Amino acid sequence: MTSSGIPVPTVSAARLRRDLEHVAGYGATASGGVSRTSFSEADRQVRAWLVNECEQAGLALRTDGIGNVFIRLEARDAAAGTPPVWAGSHLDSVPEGGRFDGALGSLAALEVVRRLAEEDVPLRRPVEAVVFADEEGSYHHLLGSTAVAHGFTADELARLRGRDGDLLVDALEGMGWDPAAATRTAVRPGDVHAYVELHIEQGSVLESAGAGIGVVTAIVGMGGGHIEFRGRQDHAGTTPMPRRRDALRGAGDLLVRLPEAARSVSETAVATCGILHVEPGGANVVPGLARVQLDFRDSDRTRILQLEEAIVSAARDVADCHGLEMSYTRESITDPVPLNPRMQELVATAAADQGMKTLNLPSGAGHDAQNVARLAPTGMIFVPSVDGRSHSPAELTTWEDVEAGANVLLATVLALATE
Ligand code: HGY
Ligand code: MN
Ligand code: MN
Repeated sequence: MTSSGIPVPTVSAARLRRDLEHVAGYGATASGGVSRTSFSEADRQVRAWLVNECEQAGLALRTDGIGNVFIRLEARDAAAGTPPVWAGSHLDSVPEGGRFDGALGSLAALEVVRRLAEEDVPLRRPVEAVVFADEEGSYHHLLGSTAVAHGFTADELARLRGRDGDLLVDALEGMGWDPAAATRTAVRPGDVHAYVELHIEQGSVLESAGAGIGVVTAIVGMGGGHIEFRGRQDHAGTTPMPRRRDALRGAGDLLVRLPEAARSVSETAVATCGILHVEPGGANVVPGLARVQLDFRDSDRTRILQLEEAIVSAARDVADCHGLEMSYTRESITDPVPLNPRMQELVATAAADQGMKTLNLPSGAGHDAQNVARLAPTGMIFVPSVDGRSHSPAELTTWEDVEAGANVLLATVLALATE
């Protein structure tokens, strides 16, 4: 029962499993994972599937200018303009990612809306399942939720490029959308009652503790940027080793120093280079340019800035050692975000009502929730990741945990929509 005495329905675990398995087919890779980067063919296919599912279920779906999808269930007992409860996540993936990151929270939110509609539950607020565009940042980390929380100007949008160097505005046009509409996505604080996101933990804390549900207390802050080393392009056969100014040697040396840079800041700080760009890219050419794409995180903003400085200082040193020029470009700093205490309580209560053991924990991964938290009270529900694996085809969450997480999501949404 909710506090207003309404029986809490449960999700259809079989239908949610069917959806998750089906959606994993869009962008499925030979390794058993998923490559469904935003605005790709696989993304287009999953969007078409979602439109069809909503038509079948009689649910209204709209897509905003940047590609965020909103699936709406009206409330029987709400005045016009009542702010909706949002539940959601994302359907894009990293390259060679897993089947659950984002898909779980998106499809569970769809299932919640379907179940509330089927049971014709008397709601006091509309409920919207939200699927955010480009969470994984092919064009901009947390693109869709940033567009909702801050909005983008036409100039900002025009500058955004994808991993392959293509322009976001071209990608939006390729989807059949008007890029001008992507400047009109911002939502005002107060226009959303609350937001809840179900997600896999992507780490091993819940598994180690034997807890089925994680109540997320805060989301890590993160920095993004790149360092370019410029040396001298030369012949690989005729340039003696001591005479070289090899840009890639500088990049390699910097990578070796990243663990120490992180350690110098805190025990939990992390720094990663997942993309390395080398020019001109010939096996028999000493590289003249190397670009190191960086992702660095900590739970404290000051320490993120310290970590950035530690990395840049290491890069300066490396450049000196190897006779290179070096430049750093910051792309983004996202503040760590504490999640709303009352939302944590609601999630914990919903889990306890279902006999689940819970654990409070911070998220080391970024989520759209950190943007939506600027607009509305926001909570997150984690379910365990087997062996802590994520951003990999090895990503796995048991069907029991999927069902439990979706039912906690449903109960939390219902409590919010009936209060
Ligand atoms: O990068 C992240 O933490 C998230 O998975 N997008
Ligand atoms: Mn991810
Ligand atoms: Mn995710």
